[in-house]
Amino acid sequence: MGDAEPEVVPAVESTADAIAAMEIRGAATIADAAAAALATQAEGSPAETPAAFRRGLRAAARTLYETRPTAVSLPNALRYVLRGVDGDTVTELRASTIDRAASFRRDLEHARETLGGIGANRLRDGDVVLTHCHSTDALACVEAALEDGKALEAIVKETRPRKQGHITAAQLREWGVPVTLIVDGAARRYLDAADHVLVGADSIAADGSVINKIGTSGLAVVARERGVPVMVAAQTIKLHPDTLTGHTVAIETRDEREVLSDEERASIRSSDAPDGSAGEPGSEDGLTVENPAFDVTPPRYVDAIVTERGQFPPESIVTLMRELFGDTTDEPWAE
Ligand code: RI2
Repeated sequence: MGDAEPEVVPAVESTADAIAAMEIRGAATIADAAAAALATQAEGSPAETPAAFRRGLRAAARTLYETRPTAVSLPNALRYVLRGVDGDTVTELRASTIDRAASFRRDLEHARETLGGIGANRLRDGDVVLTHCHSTDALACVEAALEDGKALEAIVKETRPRKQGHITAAQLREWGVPVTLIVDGAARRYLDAADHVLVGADSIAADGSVINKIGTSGLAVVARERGVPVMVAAQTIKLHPDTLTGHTVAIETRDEREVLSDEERASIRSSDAPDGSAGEPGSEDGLTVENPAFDVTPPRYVDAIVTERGQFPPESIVTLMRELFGDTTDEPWAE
C-alpha cells in the first residue's frame, strides 16, 4: 500500500451507513457495532506495512466517528480499541485489534447485565415504570427485576418522531410485561400511575446532565412536579470525557422528513400565503421543521444514574468520570 490512501474495507462503510440511518441504533449497540467494524477492518485490511495498517484503522475509525455526534459511546469505543492496538508487524497489529475489539464487546455485554442487577434494586414488586424511547440499559433493569420474581407494568411513550417506544413495547411484551402505550403528549396525565420514570442515556456530562432522546427533559421536569423519581440507566461507556474540560455535548439534528414527509409539507403549504411562498419541497416556503434528536436534562431533575459501577446521584458522577477517563481525551483516529 505504501503511501497510498488508507483503505477502509466496505463492511466498515456499511456499518457507518447503518449507524447514520439508525438501522443500528441505541448508544451501546452503536458502540458494539463500531468495535466490531474495527475488527473487520483489521481482518480485511490489505496493508502490507504496519504504518499502512494503522493508517487504515484510523481512517476506519474516522468514518465511524463522523456518523452520529451525540452518542459518546461511539468515540469511547473507538478510543478503547485503538489504544489497545499493539505490535511490530501487520500480523501482530491485526491480532491485537481483533482481541481488543472482542474484549470490549464482552465487557459491554457484561456491564449491561451488572447494571441491570443494580437498577433492579430500585424496582419493587408491583411497580409501574414509565419509559421513553428504547434503551437496552433501561430494559436490562426491568429484565433483572423480572428475573428476581418481581411483577412490573409499563407505561410506554411512543416517542416521536421515530416511535422507538414501539421497540420497547415489543420487548416488554415478549417478557410478559403488561404495556400501556401512550402518545408523548399524554405523559403528564399518566405520571400519577407511575412509580418510576426509567430512561437511558446517549451521553452523561460531568455535571450530571443527561443527554437522551428528545422529550426526556420535559418528562423529567413534569415527573419532578408529580413527585415521580427519575432513574437513568447508563453504562459508563456513556460518560462524556470531553465535558470534564468544559466542552458541551453536540446535539444531533436529523432530517426533517422524519417529522414531516414531502406530501405532508405540500399539504400545509398555502398557495394563498401573503408572501406567495408556495414552492417545491425543500424550497423557501416559510415553513421550517426542526428535528433535534436529543435534549439535555439538568441533574436536578434526575434522582439516580445507574451504571455497572453502582448508582450515583447525578452531581457525583464526575468522580467516576475522573477515575475512568482522567482529565485528558485524545483522538487516536486523527490523521
Ligand atoms: P442504550 C437511543 O438513541 C435513546 O436515546 C436511548 O435512550 C439511548 O439511545 C441509549 O440506548 P438513538 O440511537 O445504549 O435511538 O441504552 O437515537 O440501548
